[in-house]
Amino acid sequence: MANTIEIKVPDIGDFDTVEIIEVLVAEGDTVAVEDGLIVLESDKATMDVPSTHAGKLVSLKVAVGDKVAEGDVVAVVEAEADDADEQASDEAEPDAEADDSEGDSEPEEPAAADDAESEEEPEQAAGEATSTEVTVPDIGDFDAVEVIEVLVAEGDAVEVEAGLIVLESDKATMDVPSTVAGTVTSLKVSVGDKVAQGDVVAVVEGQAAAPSKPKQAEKPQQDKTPEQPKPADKPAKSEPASQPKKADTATGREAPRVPASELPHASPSVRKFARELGVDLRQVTGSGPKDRILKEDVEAHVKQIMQGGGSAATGGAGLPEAPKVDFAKYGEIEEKPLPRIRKLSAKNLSRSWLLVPHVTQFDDADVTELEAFRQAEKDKHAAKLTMLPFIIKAVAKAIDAYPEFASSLTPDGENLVMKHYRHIAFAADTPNGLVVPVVRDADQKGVVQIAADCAELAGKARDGKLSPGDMQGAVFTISSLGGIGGTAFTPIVNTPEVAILGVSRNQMKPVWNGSEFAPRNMMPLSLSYDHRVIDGAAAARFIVHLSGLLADPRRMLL
Ligand code: CAO
Repeated sequence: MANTIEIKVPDIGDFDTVEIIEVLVAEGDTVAVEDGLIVLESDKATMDVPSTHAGKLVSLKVAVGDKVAEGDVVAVVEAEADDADEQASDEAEPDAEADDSEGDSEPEEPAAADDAESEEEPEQAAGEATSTEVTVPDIGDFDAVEVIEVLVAEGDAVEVEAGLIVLESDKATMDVPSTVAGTVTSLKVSVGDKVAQGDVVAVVEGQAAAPSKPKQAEKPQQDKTPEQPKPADKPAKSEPASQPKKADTATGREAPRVPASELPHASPSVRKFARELGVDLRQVTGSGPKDRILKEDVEAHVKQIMQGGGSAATGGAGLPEAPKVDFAKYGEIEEKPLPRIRKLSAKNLSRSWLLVPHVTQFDDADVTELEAFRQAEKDKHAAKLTMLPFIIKAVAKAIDAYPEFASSLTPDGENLVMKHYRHIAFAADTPNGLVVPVVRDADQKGVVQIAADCAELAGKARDGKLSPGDMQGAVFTISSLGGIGGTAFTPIVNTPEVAILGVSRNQMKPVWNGSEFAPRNMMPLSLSYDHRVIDGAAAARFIVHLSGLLADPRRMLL
């Protein structure tokens, strides 16, 4: 029989409250035992609170940003009958939940180290220089865990509680903080090392510190009062160390643990740093082991945003990156590096797609006469006379009539730069990706010359020999897929240009001529434009004018 069960925050060590940084479920979700419900973060560790029972989550009692303490209700689960039965016994053993706190305990360990030190040097006067070995604290049931980040270097000055290294188990990420303030004189571990409780992490030379263990606080006289204005504070911070002891009695249901799939990997100190800067870690690409996000990655991310950049995937628009999918789960895969050109165009296309309000205007140009003319002319010239040179010429002429199609917005959005030249780009498909060479001064050239230019540029594009100059300076771009097929498409404006013309494959269509349907050769045109600069009416006028030029090639000469 179904039974409702309250899932509570387990023992979180000596913290009064910790913050919820992520809620992993929603009301109505079905959860299994051990499924993470929320993620808590202290200044020492990130941990999730798993469901202790399987069933349907009927009520969620917390939200991101809430501070919770041990025993607070996180959610109510309508448990399955068997599970509900177990619940009673679970609740009868609160210690079992306390054990779960093993995740948090990791951080606490430092306290254990403190205790040891304070016991060894009870006579140490505060302020007296001393060398202290900072050791790995109690790490619960793990024999050894991996050092995934070293946060300090020899010679660095550290404060009490400053993270020295970051450890990672399969349950949690945790900083090992310094137990004393001073200078790191010797670093004993490096990234990749496996360390166990008691292993020396670093030697810190500094002032004798007041023991941070709460127990020490009971004999304050021993602690040099000047050093520790608020002895109770430190112990409070190091307390988490005490939880590990509970982990010793862990029942196998660890409460705090890191949700590997939902949260990006980052140490608590990096999470804190990101939070201070308002950075969503899900948007940061980690460069550390196992894609772990390092402090430098957060800094690089912020720098990129400040420079107006963004990843190719998001264009820097603050959008979350696409989740990483393990496609190998579904079948055989192969990963190939993207060619440089494709990576570049991906970035430019994403930026245009995100920043420019696009509208696409369609029309069919009647190119019956033009095609007849082209067929009659095409073998008379050295260069291949395809439709493209005619379209380039027609576009250059149409821009003369509608000069805003050769403009660019100034970056501050205040002015329009009107360009009095008519360099027209065309998209060319190459084995390495899309390139966009430019025919210069198309308005001043004949179609045959434009055809020769196109042939030369397309050849260079295929051979990867285009120079940067060959691809710069265009005022408008044409993307012709007519040689391939398709009826229409919506090209993306090649910013900072404000419009692009897509050309699809010509089709013979019945067109009403006033008295009958006549077969006409129709060329589908798709004009995408930046609606910040060009009005819909102007776009419609432009495309109608362009269609008129293509319908009557003689007009191109005028
Ligand atoms: N309708 C029907 N046939 C067309 C046509 C159209 N609209 N446009 C071209 N054709 C024909 C050509 O006339 C030629 O036929 P013939 O050999 O019988 O003369 C054939 O299609 C192939 O043309 P082409 O591709 O060799 O030459 P082109 O001048 O039309 O195009 C170029 C040159 C470089 C634009 C083209 O090769 C190309 O790369 N196109 C792809 C552009 C692209 O990828 N755009 C997408 C950008 S966004 O991802």
